[in-house]
Amino acid sequence: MKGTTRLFRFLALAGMLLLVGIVCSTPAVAGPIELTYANFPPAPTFPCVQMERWKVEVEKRTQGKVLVKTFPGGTLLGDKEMMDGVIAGQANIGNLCMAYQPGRFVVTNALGLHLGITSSRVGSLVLWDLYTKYKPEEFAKVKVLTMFTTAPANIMSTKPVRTLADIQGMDLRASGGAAEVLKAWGANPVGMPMPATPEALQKGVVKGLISSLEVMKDFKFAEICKYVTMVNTALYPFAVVMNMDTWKSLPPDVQKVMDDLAVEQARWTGEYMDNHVTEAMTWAKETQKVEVIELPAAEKANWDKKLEPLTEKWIAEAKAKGLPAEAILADLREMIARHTK
Ligand code: DTR
Repeated sequence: MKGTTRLFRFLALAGMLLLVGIVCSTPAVAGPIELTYANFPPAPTFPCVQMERWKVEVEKRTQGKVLVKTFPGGTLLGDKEMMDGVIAGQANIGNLCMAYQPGRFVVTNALGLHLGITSSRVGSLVLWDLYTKYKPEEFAKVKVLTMFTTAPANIMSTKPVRTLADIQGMDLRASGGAAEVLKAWGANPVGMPMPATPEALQKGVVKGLISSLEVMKDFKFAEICKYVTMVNTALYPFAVVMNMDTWKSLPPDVQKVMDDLAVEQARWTGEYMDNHVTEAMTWAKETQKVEVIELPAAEKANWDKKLEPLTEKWIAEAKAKGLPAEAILADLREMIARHTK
């Protein structure tokens, strides 16, 4: 009897060991790599539209090896905490607007100067070239996945702005380079990120804003701002950044998919933005009776003249940070000419 029990125990133990052996030697069935992607404005706006496009492309091109979980509307990280949140690993990926931290992104915020860039497509390709040429120190702690800009900024207001006199002391919402532009024209720029603007307009805290014009439709600003003055000035540069440890943990084939997508995504976003501005303004004029004001050439020359000191100011700021300011500007002008062709 004792012998039978011992034999039984021995067999049971051997069976268990065999089972453990089988389980351990079977390669683990690897699930997809899941990445979180944080964004600050509401889902229908262009930064989030480009995010969804990037997600679809990455998932398709990695054949499902990577799964991107998107968080629009500041649900994971807000507008001003994006860069530090990604560095700290609160999100794997984040999309940031550099104008919201002007002193931090001096090189790339040069796109906020009055440089004569006429589209988001050109702005985005120029920004990507600028980044890859100068690799600014402020991006050293992250992997930059792509960059893009808005279309040029224009004035949206509740009262018509036809001359420089009309804009004196006017409270207009702005951020970054465009805020400097407004100040130079004599307006009173009120700084705040885009998601805070609808409430400020509704409450009458501001009488309008300066930004790319797709927001007339995406944020329904055309319902309040019945005038648009075409000044075609500063662009807002954006970056999509990944936590460096996340980047290093990715297999080389996945990294290649993302690297190959970088400039393509910049171009795609630029073209999407340009088309969307046209569509938004058609909607604003036709359904919201928005008046578009074109400044006569002589008036426009006055406006442009007031912006000349801004470039000088940027040069001084860049030099103070030890940056080759004049070389950057010369490169920018060459890049603009090349991509505008
Ligand atoms: N113009 C910048 C950036 C910007 C333009 N369109 C959108 C839409 C959603 C968020 C930001 C932006 C700004 O004024 O904040």
